[in-house]
Formats: sequence, structure tokens, C-alpha cells
Amino acid sequence: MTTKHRIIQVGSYAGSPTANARLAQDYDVVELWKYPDRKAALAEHGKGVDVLVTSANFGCTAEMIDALPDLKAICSWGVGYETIDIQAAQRRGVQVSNTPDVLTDCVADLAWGLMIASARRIAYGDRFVRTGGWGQVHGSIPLGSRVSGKKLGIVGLGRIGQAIARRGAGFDMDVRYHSRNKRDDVPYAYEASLVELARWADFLVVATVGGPGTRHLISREVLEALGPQGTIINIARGPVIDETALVEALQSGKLGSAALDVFEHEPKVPDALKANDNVVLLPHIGSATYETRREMENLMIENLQAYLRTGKVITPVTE
Ligand code: 8YV
Repeated sequence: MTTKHRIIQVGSYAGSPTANARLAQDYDVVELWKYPDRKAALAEHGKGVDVLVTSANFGCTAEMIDALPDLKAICSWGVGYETIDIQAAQRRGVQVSNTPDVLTDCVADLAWGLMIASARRIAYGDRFVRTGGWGQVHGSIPLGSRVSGKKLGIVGLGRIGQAIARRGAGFDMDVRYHSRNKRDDVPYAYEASLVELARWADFLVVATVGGPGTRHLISREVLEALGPQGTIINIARGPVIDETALVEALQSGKLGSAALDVFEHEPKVPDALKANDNVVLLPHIGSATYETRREMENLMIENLQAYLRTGKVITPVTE
């Protein structure tokens, strides 16, 4: 009987079809989430462990890295890595992998779903029908607004931002973007000022990375520049938007609508957003399709296997 290689798994992959089972089948998994005292569990089971698997959601702190003296690779499920202490990993020479590319299309599709749901009042209309509001032949929900041919601003033109932009062509939209640096390899106009981009746009989609560098990038000023007819869409990370300012801008009518897959304090969603019919809300499901979650799972496991086979992960996080 061969002994299985021991790994640490930070959390249970509830949103992935078979990740837990596949890991458990091939590895001796220390299921960290089952231990009330994680520090004690790491001290007891972490000796000799060279791989830890986690997710964008579960993260990996400097404290955990410090508690694992033999750690060499962190393989994460998800593209975002703001919850993983990359600096601490780098200091220790620990490789970190994420799962880029495989979720790009689904997240971009969802951004469009949110945009159309908001403009055409799809979620509102659904509630209206279900709750028996549709008493006449032609319903009577407030008019929506046209999507095709409008102005689309994108904040952050990485892989997901570009996939959102490409879909804009199918809707005859004029697309512009704002990001830290202007790109020379895209056919979209760059706007150096985020406030000016918001002033110009009908729909402003947030597609940046998360973390301290982008916290509250979408400020009160940006939201007010987007204005009473404007819509903010967020499929990136909640803290990129100043949520207090968002609530106030929507309540005062200084901002038209919001369509959100992510929130500042997930899973908490402010009651003021829930009560507002100009807001569409989703529970962080950008990558949540069978196909994409399966590919994320595959890529996370391929990274783990590649590290064990070759000493190198396949899709390292590069900072
Ligand atoms: C995950 C995500 O569902 O990949 C990411 O960064 O946000 C999503 O795909 C989420 O992070 C759960 O960990």
C-alpha cells in the first residue's frame, strides 16, 4: 500500500462539483475547516506538508504560511488572490497558483446578464409576475432603458474586462476603459480619469482586481459622475465600490441603478440595497457554472500535480 501525499485544504469546496472528493481520493487531506483551532491543527499536522490548497474565498494568511515551515506551494481555486498573502509567500519562496482564463467567459457573461437585467428590469419583472402584480394584458412595471448602442465604460481591462468589452461589439456599443496603464493592444479608447469615464458612460462595469490598491476606487465622486441615468455593475470585488456611498447615491437619486454580484462585507448585503427596486443582487456567482467550476477544479489540481511532479506550478500568480 502506498501512502498518500499529505496536503492541507483550508476550506470545503462546496461550489465545485467534485474537488473535495478528488483531493480526498488522491491525497491525505488535512481538512482544516473541521478544526476549531486552526493554529493547533497546523502545529499538529503541518510538519512536512509542502502543499496547501485554498480558494480566493478561504485565502491563506502570513500566519498560516509561518505555521508551515516546509510549505512550498499554495494552489488556489479561483482567479482572485487578494486574500492570500503573496508577499509572505514570496519571502518564503512559496509558489502560489490561481485559476485564470477558465472563468473569464462566464464572469463576462454574468456582467452582461446583470447589465441587461438591470436596464430591462428583468429581476423586477420576475418579482412582479410572481407576486401577482400582473393584472392586465400589458404589465405595468416602469419602463426600462435600451442597452444596444449605448456607452459602456469598463474599469480594469484585464482578461475579464476585455471579454466584457468584446461582447460590447455584439450590442453595437461604444466601449471605453480606465485602468492603471493604457494598453496598446486593444481597440478601445482609454480614459485616464475614472471620473470622466463615469461621466461619459451609460453603464460602468467594474472588472478590476481586488485588494488594498483598488479599495473604494469607485468613490462617491465616481458614482455621482455616472449620474441619475447611469448604472454601475460589479462582478469584481465588493470593496472596490464604497458601499456606503453607493447606498446614499442610489437613495438620493444621484445614481440611477446598480447590478451587483459582489459586496463589501459578503455575505452581508445592506437592507437599503435589498429594498431598492433599481438594484439587481446576486450572491457572488460569476464563475458558478458546471463547466467553469469543473475547469477551475481541474486547473487547481493540475497545478498541485505539476508542483509535485516537476517542482513548478503551471499558472503562477505574478505580482
Ligand atoms: C469564486 C472568484 O467563486 O475566482 C474568483 O476570484 O471570485 C470566484 O470565481 C470565489 O472566489 C470563491 O472562492
